[in-house]
Amino acid sequence: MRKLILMAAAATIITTGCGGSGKSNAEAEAAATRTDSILIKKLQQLQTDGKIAYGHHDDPSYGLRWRFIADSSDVKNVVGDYPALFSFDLGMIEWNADKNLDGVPFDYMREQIIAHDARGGINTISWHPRNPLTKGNSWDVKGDSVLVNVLKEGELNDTIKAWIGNAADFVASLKTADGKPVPVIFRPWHEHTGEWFWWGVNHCTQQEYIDLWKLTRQIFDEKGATNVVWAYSPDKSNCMTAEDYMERYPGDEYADVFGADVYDFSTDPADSTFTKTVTRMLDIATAEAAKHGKVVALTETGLEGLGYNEWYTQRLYPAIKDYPIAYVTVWRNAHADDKAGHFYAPYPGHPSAPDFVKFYNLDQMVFLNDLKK
Ligand code: BMA
Repeated sequence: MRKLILMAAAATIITTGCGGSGKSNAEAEAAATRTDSILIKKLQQLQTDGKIAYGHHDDPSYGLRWRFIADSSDVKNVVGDYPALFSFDLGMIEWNADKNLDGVPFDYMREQIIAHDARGGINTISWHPRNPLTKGNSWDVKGDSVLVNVLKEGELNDTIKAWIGNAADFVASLKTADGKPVPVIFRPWHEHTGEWFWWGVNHCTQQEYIDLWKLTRQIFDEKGATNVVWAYSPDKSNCMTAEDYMERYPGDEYADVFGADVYDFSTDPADSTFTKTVTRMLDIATAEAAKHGKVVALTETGLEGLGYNEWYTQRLYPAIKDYPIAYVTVWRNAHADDKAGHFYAPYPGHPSAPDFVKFYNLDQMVFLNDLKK
C-alpha cells in the first residue's frame, strides 16, 4: 500500500531541472532539451516505472585485484552487465592533481564517464575536497570553522572559488565526441548532517552551509558547467526528522535529487538497524521530494566486506523495494593492496556472488542492459 501512495506522489513531479522556474516559453523549451533535463527525465521515468537503477562507486576504475583495465568491472565480472550508474569522486581536483584521492587519473575518469553515457548509463560525481584552511583532508575538522573564513573576502575565499572552479571545469569538460555536454548528477557537500567533514553540521552554521551551495552553483553556472543534476544528500546521522533533513536545504533552485546516505554495519541477518534507518530516511526523503517535486535516491549505502552473503537480496532489497527511488549507489571495491576488505560489491569467487546474481535478476533492479531497454 505504501508503495502505491509513494508512487502517486512521485508521479506529481513536474520540474525539469533547477534552471526551470520563471522562464519564457522559448527559454523553457531550450531548458527542456538540455542534457541535464534529459537526465532528470530519465530518473523520473525510473521512479514512475517503479524501477531502481543500481550504482557502484569507481566501478570501471579498479576492483579487488585490478586497476584501470579497459572494460573491466567487478560487477560486470559477476553478472555480465555493468551497473546502470557509475559513481566517481573529484577529491584532489582542487589541488590540480592528475589523480583523485583514491588514485584515479582524472583523464581516465572523464573517459569512463563519457563512455558510460554513450552506452546509455548514468554517472554521478561526489567531491571530497581538502580542508582549505588546514590543507588537511576532508575529514580534518580540527581548529576553526573553515566556512567562516572561506566565505568572507580574502585569500581563503579566493582559494575555495578556485577549487570549486576546478571541479566546474572538469564537469564542463564532459562532452561527447561531437561536443554535446554529458550530463552528470553532482552531489557536493554530502553527508553534512554528520560531523566528520569540515562542512559538517557542527563545523558551520546553517546559513554558511547554504551559502557554500549557492557559491558552488554560481561558479558552475559562470563556468558553463550546466550539464548538472544537483543532489542533496544528508547522512542518517543527526537526521531523525524531516526538519533535520531539510535544515540545510539550499532551496528548490539548487537541488534536483533528494538523497540519503545510510550504511549497514552489521553482518547479523537478524539485525534490523539498517532496515529501520533506511525506512526512516527514505520515508523523510520521499515525502519531502514529493512536496518539492524532486527525484529520490539512496545516494550511498553498502556493507563493507559483504560479511552477510545474502545482504543484497535479504537486507538491501527489502529495505528499498517499497520506495520510488530512482537509484541506489554502493561504495567502492578498493584494491586489496590499497585498503583490504574495503569493498561493497561482490567480485568473482566471493561467497555473496550467487546472491548478487539473484539481485541482478530481480525485475525491479535496473542494470545497464535494462536501462538501454
Ligand atoms: C571513503 C573511503 C576512503 C575513500 C573515500 C573517498 O568512504 O572509501 O577510502 O578515500 O571514501 O572515495
